[in-house]
Amino acid sequence: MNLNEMAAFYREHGYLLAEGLLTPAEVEAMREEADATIERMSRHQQEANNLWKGNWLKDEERAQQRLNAVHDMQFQAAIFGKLLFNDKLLDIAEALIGPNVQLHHTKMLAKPPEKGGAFPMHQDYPYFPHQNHTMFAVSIYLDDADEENGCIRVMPGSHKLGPLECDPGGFYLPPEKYPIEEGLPVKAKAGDGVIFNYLTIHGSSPNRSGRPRRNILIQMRDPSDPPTRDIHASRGQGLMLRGINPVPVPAAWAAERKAAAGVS
Ligand SMILES: O=C(O)CCC(=O)C(=O)O
Repeated sequence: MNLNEMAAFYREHGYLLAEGLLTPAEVEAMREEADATIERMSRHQQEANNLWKGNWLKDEERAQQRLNAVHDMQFQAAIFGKLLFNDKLLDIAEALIGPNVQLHHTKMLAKPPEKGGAFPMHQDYPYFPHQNHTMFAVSIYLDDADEENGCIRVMPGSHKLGPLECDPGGFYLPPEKYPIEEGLPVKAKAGDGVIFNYLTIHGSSPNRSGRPRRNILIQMRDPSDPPTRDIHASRGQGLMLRGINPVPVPAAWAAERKAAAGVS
């Protein structure tokens, strides 16, 4: 698919498989840094186990699952900062949302073999609602991902439903109405990215295989698309990845800088 075809597919289906964003050497280097990050977190007693809260999972299942989730990966290792400026990815981002592409946040999700945690079906929208719905995620796989190790599942076209009512405690959709198994598994190779709009219903099954499933997820938006509720702050948010920021950077930032430097 060329970039125009990719954009047309994304507009129609709300998701897109972007193949070959990373070279095998980049994948290998990122695997090492991903594992080293988890190891550092545990050495410093920072809990990385972050299964989705709520009643969608029975207590006994919850006790058997584990999900290593670490936010703001560009602050963990330079290789993840460099990833934000991957040209193949940004060419696609530009085709999807226009010439200006801004970072919202990043995270790593690592499902360990045999017990890697599931994600209930949900939209990302309630976590960071925006006016024009330009927000999308790219989940870049560091391992081949399939049904057995819990690849992402999407409901194609569901972005057209708009924001849906969800559980106020956990922001997930009712599991009886939206079972994880009914999502379309988007199989991908290590180094591929699965792109999906923040309105697209998605989730994933547990990793029951003997292989890990690690990915780096980046959320991006058009900087002209304002949040309707300011409820998701993260480090590095607002960094321009491509193009320009047509929205004035808050004057308060300059005041903060001056105050920190002790000048007026
Ligand atoms: O990577 C996955 O399996 C799901 C991630 C996800 O749904 C999310 O971060 O919102």
